[in-house]
Amino acid sequence: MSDNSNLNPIHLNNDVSQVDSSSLSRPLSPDVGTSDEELLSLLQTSSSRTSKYDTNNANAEILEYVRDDRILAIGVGGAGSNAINNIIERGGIGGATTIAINTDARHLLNTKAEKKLLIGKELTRGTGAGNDPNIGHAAAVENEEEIRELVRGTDLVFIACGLGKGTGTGAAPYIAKIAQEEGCLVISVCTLPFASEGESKMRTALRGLQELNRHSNTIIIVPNEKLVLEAADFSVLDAFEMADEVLINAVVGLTDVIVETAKINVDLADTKKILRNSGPAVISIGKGKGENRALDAVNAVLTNSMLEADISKSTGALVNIKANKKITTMELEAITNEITSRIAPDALFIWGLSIDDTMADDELFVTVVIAEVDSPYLELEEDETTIEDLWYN
Ligand SMILES: Nc1nc2c(ncn2[C@@H]2O[C@H](COP(=O)(O)OP(=O)(O)OP(=O)(O)O)[C@@H](O)[C@H]2O)c(=O)[nH]1
Ligand SMILES: [Mg+2]
Repeated sequence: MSDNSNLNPIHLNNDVSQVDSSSLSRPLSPDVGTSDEELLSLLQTSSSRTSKYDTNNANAEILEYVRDDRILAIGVGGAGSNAINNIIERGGIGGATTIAINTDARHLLNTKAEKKLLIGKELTRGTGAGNDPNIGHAAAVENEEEIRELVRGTDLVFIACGLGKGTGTGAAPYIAKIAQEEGCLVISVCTLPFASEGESKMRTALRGLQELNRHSNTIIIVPNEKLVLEAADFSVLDAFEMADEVLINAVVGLTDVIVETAKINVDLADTKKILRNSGPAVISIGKGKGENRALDAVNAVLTNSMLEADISKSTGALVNIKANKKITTMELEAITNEITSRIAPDALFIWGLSIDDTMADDELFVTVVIAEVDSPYLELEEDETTIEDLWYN
């Protein structure tokens, strides 16, 4: 079970279903952001004028569309912005607006997020937080009002970051806090550093993790080193790619589950009920092919190493099943029965079906989010933990 004692009052009061309906129908607040031009001028190069608010013209159109869904995916710092980039390169997230927030102007200039916000301009002049989470935090404080405006009127805010250095570790928890204060449900997805990055980054990351968890309704932790330990041969680049893959799948998969289940048979409020007090959660995606595709997919989901956490006491699960319209009710039952048999009998269970006719007849995908699991990473004392304890015990 997650330790609910560390939830602050903001967290407990953050019942989005109780937000008054006039505020829910309110359009997104006016755009806030840092234009590429401002970024460029900070980098002292010239550029033609671009819109102050959007990174390209398509954004206005996309914004119109997402007004109904009010989901934001925010990448904070280098790793977070890279994750947003990779998501966009793969076609974006249906129903969500992407935002990159960084202290590093050069990095921000090269990200493809629909909106960008350079934080801590006064403090760092766009040079990054230099591994110092205090600077990352102070940068977010400097631009608190802009951050508040970005998230205001939004139902769900995803925050993606790599923990261990300055911006992600220092700013992401503060951004999460602001989003919760604005009544948003906050789902954070973060990576922990590789062992090779050293003990100091690990400690920084563990400290940041506690802070991020405190201000997130749901948190998904991607254990970088664990991923590479399980892969036989890998280069440093492969290792980052592998971690990126998990980070992206978590953000995209979770948005899919939320948006798709909401479309089919479930009120978004039920989905939110699961995510609201989840604390640590895990996400797993499985694919099945051929005659036994349903059981194969669900078994792939349940044997995924990301589910190393104890799920038997989980209080809720969200499931999205994706196949073409030939899927049968027997297959649906096989999948849902298998998952419910693994979580607590009284757990909230919500599933949705996405029909995708571009999929092959014999293919099927299952994405599962299991809420409120025991996470070993949140129980570590950052001052006493060694790299050995973290990854090799
Ligand atoms: N998966 C993945 N992880 C990364 C990537 N870049 C960095 N990381 C991880 O994320 C941690 C934080 O790195 P960054 O996101 O670059 O740092 P930052 O938040 O921008 O902080 P400053 O640069 O100090 O302002 C690192 O310690 C790595 O473990 C990436 O491209 N992919
Ligand atoms: Mg950086």
